[in-house]
Amino acid sequence: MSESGAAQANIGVVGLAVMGSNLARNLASREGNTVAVYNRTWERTDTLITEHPEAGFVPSKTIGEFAASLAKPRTAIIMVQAGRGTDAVIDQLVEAFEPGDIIVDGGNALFTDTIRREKAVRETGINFVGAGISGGEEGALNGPSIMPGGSKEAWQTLGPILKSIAAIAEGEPCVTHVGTDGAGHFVKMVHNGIEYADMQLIAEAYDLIRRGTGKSPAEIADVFAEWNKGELESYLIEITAEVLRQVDAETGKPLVDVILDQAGAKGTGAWTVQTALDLGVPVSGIAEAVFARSLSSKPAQRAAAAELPGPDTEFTVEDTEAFIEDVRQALYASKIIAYSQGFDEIVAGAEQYGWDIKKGDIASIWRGGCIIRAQFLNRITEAYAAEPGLVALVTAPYFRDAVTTAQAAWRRVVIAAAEAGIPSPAFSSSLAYYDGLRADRLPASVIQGQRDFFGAHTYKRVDKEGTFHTLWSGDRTEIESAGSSH
Ligand code: NBP
Repeated sequence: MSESGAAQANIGVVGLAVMGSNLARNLASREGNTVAVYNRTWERTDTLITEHPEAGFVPSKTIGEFAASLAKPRTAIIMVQAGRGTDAVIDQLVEAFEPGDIIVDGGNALFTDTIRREKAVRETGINFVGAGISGGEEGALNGPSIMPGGSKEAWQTLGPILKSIAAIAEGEPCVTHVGTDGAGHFVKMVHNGIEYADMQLIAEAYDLIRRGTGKSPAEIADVFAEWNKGELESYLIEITAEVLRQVDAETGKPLVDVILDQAGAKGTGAWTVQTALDLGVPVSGIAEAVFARSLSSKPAQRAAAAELPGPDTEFTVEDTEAFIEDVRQALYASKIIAYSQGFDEIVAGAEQYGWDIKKGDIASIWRGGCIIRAQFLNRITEAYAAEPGLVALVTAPYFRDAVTTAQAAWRRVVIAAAEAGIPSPAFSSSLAYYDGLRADRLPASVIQGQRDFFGAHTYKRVDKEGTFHTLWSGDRTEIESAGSSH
């Protein structure tokens, strides 16, 4: 326990479960840091300091002692369960801290909670920073990607500390000041949404190759390992190869065949989609990925539907190599769409909440430490550097070329999946989104007609200004009804 009045630590961590312990160890391993630690239940603190004496932690049994062990201005990172646990710890810290101190929430908070908390804490004169931290427990220990929001003043103190513990990608730390209040947690939420889409796309690629070519999981692992040398190079492709190679020690079967096919979720994908719905941003690839997990986790419905008819013919692929290359191209094109949609959501969120988010910097800090780390994020940074006001990522020259190259294969794969009765919701919806986006004219005009017919919602015309309503069941005369609703 810290001696009363001895403010020895320059940074503190509250919450010492897996993420907090690893983050505290990461902080302690950097030169110049002395780390204060506190957990509601003493046992966790005891385990951490006993197992890691080399870290030189300054432990406390109460929040008061913890505050006293920190040099001023005090900086503490909260790593507790999101929601009520976070609110409880913030309340305690606000009691124990003073104006000018900094409270950082490193948990997976909903960004609207962060906006609320930041406002309330700011009123006490204490700085509040909501920081998205990605990379799981391994990232927390060795270098995560960090997405902090909050004030510029807080960033001045916190920035150097976060830079020292973040992952390094091509010589740069994977952390940047994202924007004020909830901006960091918003961007972390979208990161997780993109992660859902990326994972679903990879899973669909695996399924198509397995069912189309009969290759074993280990053989598909080799395919993915090969893909990981090219434009698809990413952490998720790399670990999927490992997952597919794994053999179950008990049965000798590929582990992927023994794992129950019902995907879990902790909710950040759903948050991404709910927020996108509120903002009116079509993140269809992410939404399909979230729904695909929901569908997988409905055993009763799946069992009831198992006897429903599928295609009559067997799914056979004549040229295995060519089919695998088609799937690779479809995966790359769909992935571009998922990221494009995610960045659209970031743009819309920034506009709605008044955040000045640098899209290129976000792609940059996702290159290391986080789950969606990938080579191709460099291309996103370059696209926004060349054109900061880019309206859709997929229209940037590099990505336009990529989808131009991939689109024939992408269409073949979606057709093959539909004919074979293999669900490919993320591949298919990404292609539908792409075709919708590039369409000269959409059937939305029919919808406007329907809306005006049953609800007199009015419509605009292509050939003149104004708002119009048609007397549909009468003489079909168009009348101008600017602003009024009949
Ligand atoms: P958990 O999310 O499992 O939370 C456990 C911690 O919360 C323990 O320290 C526990 O204290 C503390 N806690 C709870 Br529960 N209620 C509390 C309360 N009312 N007052 C004080 N402390 C309370 O830990 P985690 O998996 O290490 O994750 C920490 C945060 O990081 C979460 O927000 C999580 O979403 C986020 N995150 C996790 C990952 C990951 O890969 N796990 C990745 C990125 C972000 P106790 O020991 O006394 O019960």
